[in-house]
Amino acid sequence: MSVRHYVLLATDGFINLPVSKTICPAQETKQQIYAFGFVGGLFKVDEKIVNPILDWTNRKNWGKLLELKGTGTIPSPLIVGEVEDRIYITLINLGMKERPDLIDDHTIHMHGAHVPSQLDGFPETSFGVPVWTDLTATPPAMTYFFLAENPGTLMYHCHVEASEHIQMGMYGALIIYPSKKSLSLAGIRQSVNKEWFYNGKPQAHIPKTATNKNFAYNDIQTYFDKEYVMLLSDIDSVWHESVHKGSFFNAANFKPDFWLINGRAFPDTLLPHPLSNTNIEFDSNLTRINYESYVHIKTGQQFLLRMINMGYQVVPWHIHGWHFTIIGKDSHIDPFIHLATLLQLDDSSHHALKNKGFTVSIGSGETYDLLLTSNDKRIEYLKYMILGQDGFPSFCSQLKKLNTIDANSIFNIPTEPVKCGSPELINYLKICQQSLTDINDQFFPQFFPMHNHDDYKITNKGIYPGGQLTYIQTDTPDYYVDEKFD
Ligand SMILES: [Cu+2]
Repeated sequence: MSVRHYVLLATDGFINLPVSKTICPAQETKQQIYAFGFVGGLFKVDEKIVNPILDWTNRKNWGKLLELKGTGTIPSPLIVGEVEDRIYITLINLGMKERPDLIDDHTIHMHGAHVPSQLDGFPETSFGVPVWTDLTATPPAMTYFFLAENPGTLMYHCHVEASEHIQMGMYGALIIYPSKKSLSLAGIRQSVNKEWFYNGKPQAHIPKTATNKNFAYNDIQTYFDKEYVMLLSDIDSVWHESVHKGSFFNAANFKPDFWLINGRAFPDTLLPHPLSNTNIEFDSNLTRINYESYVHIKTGQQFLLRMINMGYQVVPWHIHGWHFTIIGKDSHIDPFIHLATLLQLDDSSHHALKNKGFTVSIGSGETYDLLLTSNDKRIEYLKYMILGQDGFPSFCSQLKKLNTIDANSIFNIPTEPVKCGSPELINYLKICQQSLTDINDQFFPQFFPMHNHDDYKITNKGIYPGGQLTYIQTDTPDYYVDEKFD
């Protein structure tokens, strides 16, 4: 159990959204969108100070805190904890740099947290935090508290004039992990030499390096190797412009023209996230989770997608490559997953009991935890790809032929991490020719898209491709399949 103290400061700022399909476009070709957001982040874990600047009670920090005015972005900082943690969020209202006349209060609503109404952040039934105007005095600050009862994927947002403040970007992800203790109560334990056991049985697929933060819920089936937050939202640039200018906008005329994943639209969703590596690496108590949206895994790995919809439209989220299992919704484990665990079903009888799919409709305010195993496709497909079968020439020889007719028809794909300036590009022709001695190398990496299946929402101001689209890069696994085919 830890006491985790976050300090968030409400202010405004700008985000830059792509309007061309070029990866890494010049900044001036982007559209600047006026936004609101929370800045700051983790201040303290127990007695250990993570970011001393966030001590708002120390007059010496006030200058630094005021410098944060106008630096708001989308999304707001990640808030993370584990079961039984006591999480405190102190809110300070810096006011708006672009609109100093806007003196709205702000709040923190921990969406999905079981808090008493006083701490719920709905201003009409509690309170709002006013702007810090007297700069000679300690800023007005209120501290929200919640006890992390259940693991899961939640969110937080401002609830003052929610129609506008949410649209303007005042939201972030809130993630609760199981604790070692809560896992142990579910029969999941790590031995002194770091091996994992479930009800006394060794779990060879879970590496020694795994921690309680490699489980989504208190259930052995919710183990994952990697995890990603996919915080979905939508932007009506006309509304944002109205707020910037101070003119009236009728919320009923909402008509988005940008659709975002973690505050960015494709192709920016493939780039390293600007919010990564801030306040994250200081302390082993902190999680590795971040807002990266280019999923990068090895074949065979299990990965978790924490889907959060903060937008105003339903998102039919579709994943190419494999079918996902819904292991949780709104911070509760999927009952089928848990039932199969309780019944100790084997894999084959268990399959029919899994809540699986390839598209899930995520309404506003909903979260889904999707678990995927990047199953190896070589057993069924490697022979056709490299050698050909059933009288058909191999995929690679067909592609080679296509290249002689129209080389531009073979797409160059940026590999992760994408370095702007010198992105490494690969295409399937190159992959086919990677190594003539080992056919396994002629199959990987693979790239699977995942996207909003309202496909007009994978555009930026009408330009395709854009919007809520990103990739999954899947690398060669650590093992090889037998190259000998009959
Ligand atoms: Cu607000």
